[in-house]
Amino acid sequence: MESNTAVLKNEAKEILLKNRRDGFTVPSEKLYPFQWNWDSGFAALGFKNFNLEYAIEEIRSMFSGQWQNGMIAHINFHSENETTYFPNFEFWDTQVNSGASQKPKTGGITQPPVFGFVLEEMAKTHGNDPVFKEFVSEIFSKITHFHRFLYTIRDPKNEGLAFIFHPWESGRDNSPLWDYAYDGFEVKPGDIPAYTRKDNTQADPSHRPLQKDYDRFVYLIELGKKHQYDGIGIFEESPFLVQDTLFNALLIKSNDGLINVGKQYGLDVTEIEAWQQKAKPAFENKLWCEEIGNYVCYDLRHNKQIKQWEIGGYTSLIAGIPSPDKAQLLLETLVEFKEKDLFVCPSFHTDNEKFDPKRYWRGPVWPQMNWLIYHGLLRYGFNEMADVTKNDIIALVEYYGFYEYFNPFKSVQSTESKGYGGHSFTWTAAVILDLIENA
Ligand code: 2M8
Repeated sequence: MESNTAVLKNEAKEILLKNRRDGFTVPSEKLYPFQWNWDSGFAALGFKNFNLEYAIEEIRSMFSGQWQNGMIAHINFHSENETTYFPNFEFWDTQVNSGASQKPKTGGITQPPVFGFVLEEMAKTHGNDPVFKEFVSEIFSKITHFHRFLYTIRDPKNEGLAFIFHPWESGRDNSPLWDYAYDGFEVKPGDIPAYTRKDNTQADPSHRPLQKDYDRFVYLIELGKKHQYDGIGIFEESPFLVQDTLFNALLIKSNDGLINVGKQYGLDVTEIEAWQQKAKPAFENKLWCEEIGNYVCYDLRHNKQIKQWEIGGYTSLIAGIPSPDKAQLLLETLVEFKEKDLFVCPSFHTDNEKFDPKRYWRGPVWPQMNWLIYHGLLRYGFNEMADVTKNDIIALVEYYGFYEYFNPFKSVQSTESKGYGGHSFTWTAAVILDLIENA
């Protein structure tokens, strides 16, 4: 009889292969039928465990949509015939920017930059493979160009922190954090074109964002469009303008990945090292919040920290940002969650009135977040909690299946038999496989 681990591994591989299309992988067949940016990085992380070629093709396919300004959009619309997702390429209308990729067509915003550290993860197992070496020489300058876009167009004051102007760029689209960042900003009738959502026909609507949030999402797309998606007018005008913890921590982690891989192959990393020298102290000084005991996002529009405990701050660990004392503080909250019989790690604090264990990004546990936190905890030598973080996500998947995200309360297992969001989910499969293979 196969062990549970072997069964999970096989299932994970099957899902990755099933979600793979022509050189790229969709996060979930119907809910997200295109290639997403950071999902694609996690897909590559999964593939590298059993098929280097697929991992390489995945990233190559993502970068086939790179804009002339360096941006990697949050979505590559490889197929123009899919109808189950809103907004599609027509709505984005990226032709407003003369340097936007038109083949594939893409969205007009970006997502957390993961490819630098994914490349480093690939180098750990494939560093001596000539095929991988060749790939590094092809992709290194493209990833660096993406980071250059973030440190220029998204950092006009040259602070060392990139801004995002749309919640979708954070990867944590519906986090309660953004309720604070909007600070009362509401879309009025006539402000936006008519549109029809598709997400709430593909997933349980009670788990998805509210209509007023979608109106804001659409408003911000229109704003981006007005400024060709990279104009300074976005910085000057957007009602949503945030220096995000997760986005910048993963950028720093990816800088490190590029520096390490670059040095290994004798590539020039001086520009990346200069970014890094500015970015790490900027993150530490601007985003640490003593009151919360965690790193928090900075609301550039209203010039203040968003003082809420939220999971993004925990990605500082994998980027090696906190001092040992601060890391200890981060650890303590995870211990409290564990003692309260919760699965680690809820995406928003369970004591907060805005916490919701089912609605996406407002409380549930996310597999790819556990992967990031697990590696962060290991980096600080918190091996016991690292194991809890890893084992919790494996246990959730074993119990419920390969869903997009999960209820953090252990108590609901007696009454619930499913996870939430999409099923047979790519990043869930990818990180489960990677966690098991590299235990
Ligand atoms: C979710 O976001 C998309 C928009 O990008 C959506 O709700 O339509 C988020 O969880 C995001 O982080 C993720 O990359 C995407 C695909 O899995 O889904």
